[in-house]
Amino acid sequence: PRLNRLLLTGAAGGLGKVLRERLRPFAEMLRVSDVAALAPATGPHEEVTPCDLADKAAVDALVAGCDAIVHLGGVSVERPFEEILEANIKGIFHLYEAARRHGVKRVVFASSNHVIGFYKQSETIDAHAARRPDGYYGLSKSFGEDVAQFYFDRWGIETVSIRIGSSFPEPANRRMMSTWLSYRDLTSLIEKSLFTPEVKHTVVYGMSANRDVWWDNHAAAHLGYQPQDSSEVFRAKVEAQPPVAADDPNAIYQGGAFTAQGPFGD
Ligand code: NAI
Ligand code: 15L
Repeated sequence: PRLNRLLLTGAAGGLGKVLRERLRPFAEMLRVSDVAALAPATGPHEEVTPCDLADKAAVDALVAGCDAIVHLGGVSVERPFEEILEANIKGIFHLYEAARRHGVKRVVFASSNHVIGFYKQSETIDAHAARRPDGYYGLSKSFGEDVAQFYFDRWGIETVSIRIGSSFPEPANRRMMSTWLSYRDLTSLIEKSLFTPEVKHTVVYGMSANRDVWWDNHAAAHLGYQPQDSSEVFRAKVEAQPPVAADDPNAIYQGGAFTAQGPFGD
């Protein structure tokens, strides 16, 4: 292991459960955290530390003693602003404040394609394209990327913000043929993000080697990320689904249906 203690937030979630296993070789001790119930420690290499990211003092204690953080915790779908504010916006501020106070030097932030969700699927963009968040959730990830840049410029804390496309066992629909990120490729990208010697604040699109992609990762070439998987193996299965109407947001925007959510009753 190359780290002493690695903190994984969001460890009870879909990706967190997978990464709890797969990040094990990277650190002597994996500290797993979530506000939701966590499975007990699987051995002496794990610490299970429940924490609400909205609680500043609790986050400070959570981060103490860690040398790097993989930050997956937060609301992962479009929700009313007040929920996003607590978990994602206050949460990432608390995390970086704690990182500063405790001398953590590297963060891997689970950002999202929803920071650029209003680009059309006909466009190709790189990490320098102006952000076009597609909802409160996308706004919170956009804020998170700004926090990461600020804490690098001001305090030298390095971050890789991974704009994850769609990381699930398989692509669930036609849009995800472009956005899909396998768990194996996600793990590899996190490994590169943790151990590349100098990353400053790097933004990288989290996608596998899919046939038709909308994102250009040349600005993150220094990570040396080389995806091994492709959504192509699922094409026949996905294309057996009924066609998507041409005016469906899932067929127009990179962010798909997220561009058409809300308002939430107000
Ligand atoms: P998930 O919703 O399954 O997991 C998120 C976890 O964060 C949950 O276990 C939840 O309990 C926890 N959480 C929520 N509020 C919290 C709080 N206040 N304090 C502490 N923990 C809190 O989502 P998933 O799919 O595992 O995604 C993980 C991360 O990756 C999220 O940040 C998500 O936004 C991001 N992401 C995931 C994508 C995907 O395709 N799976 C795509 C783009 C981004
Ligand atoms: C996300 O940011 C979500 O967390 C995930 O649940 C998927 O919806 C993904 O984006 C996507 O765009 O497919």
